[in-house]
Amino acid sequence: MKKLQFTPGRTLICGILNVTPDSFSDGGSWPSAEAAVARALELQAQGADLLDIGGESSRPGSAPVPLEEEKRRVLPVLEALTGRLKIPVSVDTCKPELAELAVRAGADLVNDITGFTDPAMIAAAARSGAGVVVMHMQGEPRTMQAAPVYKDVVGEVKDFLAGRADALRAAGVSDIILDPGIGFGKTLEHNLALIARLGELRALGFPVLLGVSRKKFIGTLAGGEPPERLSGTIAACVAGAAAGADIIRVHDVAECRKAMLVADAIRAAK
Ligand code: HH2
Repeated sequence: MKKLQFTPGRTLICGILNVTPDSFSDGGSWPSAEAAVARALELQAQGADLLDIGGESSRPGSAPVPLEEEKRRVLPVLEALTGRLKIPVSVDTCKPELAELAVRAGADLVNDITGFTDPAMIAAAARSGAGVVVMHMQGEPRTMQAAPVYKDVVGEVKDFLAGRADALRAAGVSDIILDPGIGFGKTLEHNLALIARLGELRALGFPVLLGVSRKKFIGTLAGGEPPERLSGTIAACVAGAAAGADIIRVHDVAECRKAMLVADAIRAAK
């Protein structure tokens, strides 16, 4: 099983590979396993440190995908990638059956947008020996953007993530990455506070992953449909890394790798 290589001062890039027909910005882009494998190798060549493969869209309003369909989308891609990647791969799923099958097929981490709130997901991660990405979400994708409410968004997200990390550690999972879940049951103000104050989550002592790529809050601030949100994505990644993010999860790996080389070099010169 491959491990993520953290180097102080270097922001890692997680490349997004959605093998779905309906993801909010790249749905249907890689419709066959061969196309998805070619894209995975391209993202690695562009400088990704990690690949996140997902077979279920979690865009606001989306409904769950049946297990068999998610297996059909994800497993052939993982199997075809065996021996062809130098970097680790995470599987973006909240289904314990798929998480375990995906690790058996070659995934190194399990990325759960429901934050391992299902005890079966914790058990699956523990049994498989994979690392985990634990994300915060208020509600569920179908309804999460209807009316998100917090008294103290950063404090509540931090408490949630700390609790999940404790539960995962108690079950024997040791490689844990935390994620505030930008856009998952959050208003513009909630998203901005979480990015600006990411250091408070980092203080829990785990690496932090930030997923801002092409998301709606960027369109709200700067205009544009998802493919036109690259400059806003880079701005949010640079700000997030300065605030404490260790990993940024992005669609545009080549562009974000270049941006982070510059941003990381400037931070190192402090
Ligand atoms: N965002 C999305 C999906 N999975 N996982 C983590 N850990 N963090 C995130 O911010 C995150 C995530 C949504 O983005 P995308 O995969 O591009 O879209 P979709 O859910 O429509 O497939």
